[in-house]
Amino acid sequence: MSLPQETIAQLATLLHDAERDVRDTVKITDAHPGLSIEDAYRIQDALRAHKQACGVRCVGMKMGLTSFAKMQQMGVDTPIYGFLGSDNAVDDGAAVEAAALIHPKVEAEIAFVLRDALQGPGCTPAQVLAATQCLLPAIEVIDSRYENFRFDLPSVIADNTSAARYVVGSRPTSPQGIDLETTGVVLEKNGQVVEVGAGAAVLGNPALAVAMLVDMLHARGQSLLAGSVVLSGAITAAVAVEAGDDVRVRIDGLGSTGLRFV
Ligand code: OOG
Ligand code: MG
Repeated sequence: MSLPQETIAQLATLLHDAERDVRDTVKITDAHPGLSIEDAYRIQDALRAHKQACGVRCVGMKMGLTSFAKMQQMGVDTPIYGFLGSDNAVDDGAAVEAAALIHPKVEAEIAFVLRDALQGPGCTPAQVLAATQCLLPAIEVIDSRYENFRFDLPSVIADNTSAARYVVGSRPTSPQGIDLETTGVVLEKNGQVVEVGAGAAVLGNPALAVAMLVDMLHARGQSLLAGSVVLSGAITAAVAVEAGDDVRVRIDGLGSTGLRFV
């Protein structure tokens, strides 16, 4: 059962306002228990259109729940995608205002910057790497708009997969020289290592997560634009942060990136 466009727009406004006003809300499936995955993506599309009307540019896309660590942590079993707005981007090493977020968590990720556009169906990791201009170490700050970070799959898709902020490193690396499966990843908080992982934690290879994203977009008549930044999904579990925390991600062969919460 598909929701009327009016309801889709209302739910997108609810999530938009929750983010703007920094207050959590009950998950939308409480009021709409039969919400389908397709309708959840329609709400996400409406949220994106709403933000674009407010002057936000879509600078890329993100995959989510691509690792077993995250799927387990969140109690779900299918990858999902969301969009990255220009208002989500943070400069390498910059400060993030914690008071503008509800209950932020950080994740270590690998970012792909695309030279060429990618379109499904049947996108392969080899095609992804051929279209990639560079790889960058990344930190995603997620901030579910739902109470206690508790949600189900349709609710988190509608909420743009908890996207809030992201930072990428300033030194680009060509995808040629790097083995994305075995590369080691360390997430540090206040100088202490809090999570470790390897690229293969993301669906066996982060390039596969990007290929899967291309096919998921294709199924909805969309594609990845040239110049997009793509976050391929958390390699480790997400770690809660607060004002005063300093976070850094170090990735073998890709260098590091960081941000501070103030
Ligand atoms: C959903 C977003 C997950 C990732 O990298 O797995 C995500 C959430 O856990 O709130 O961004
Ligand atoms: Mg993420």
